[in-house]
Amino acid sequence: MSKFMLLNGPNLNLLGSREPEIYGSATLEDIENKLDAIASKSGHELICFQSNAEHDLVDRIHLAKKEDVKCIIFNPGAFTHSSIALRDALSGVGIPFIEVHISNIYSREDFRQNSFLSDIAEGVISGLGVEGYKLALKSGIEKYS
Ligand code: CA2
Repeated sequence: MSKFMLLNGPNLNLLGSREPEIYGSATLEDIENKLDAIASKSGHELICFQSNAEHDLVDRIHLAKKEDVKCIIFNPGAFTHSSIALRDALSGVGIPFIEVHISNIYSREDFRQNSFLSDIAEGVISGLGVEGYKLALKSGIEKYS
């Protein structure tokens, strides 16, 4: 049994309530339940956490190291495009992570086309909708359990 983490950043708690044309109709709870089922089916544990606060995400990443989390599936939301603190936290703990975006950030506004995290991620999935989270978890389990 290995531990995996699903981490979501700011405003992703609003999934399913607004902008379905960009982010689909699934709620964050739907996504967490689906990924939890994938993890338990393969005999693993999934820790789910969402926060709108950068420092809470940093603290959760630090705690993940103590918990021996093997891989983080991370949608950093808008912090993708701004947060050196999250980059430092992830490189500081050295836990492999897969960056996931529901939308294709490269087909949107210019300011979304830079990620402070992608070059240190194991991989990046962008634009496959919520399916991207499932693919990332399956890949993480395959590689790190
Ligand atoms: O495409 C993604 O997953 C993003 O990480 C989502 C972020 C955005 O800032 C990134 O550029 C790309 C925004 C998440 C906001 O989620 C909402 C969901 C429903 C309604 C309103 C916002």
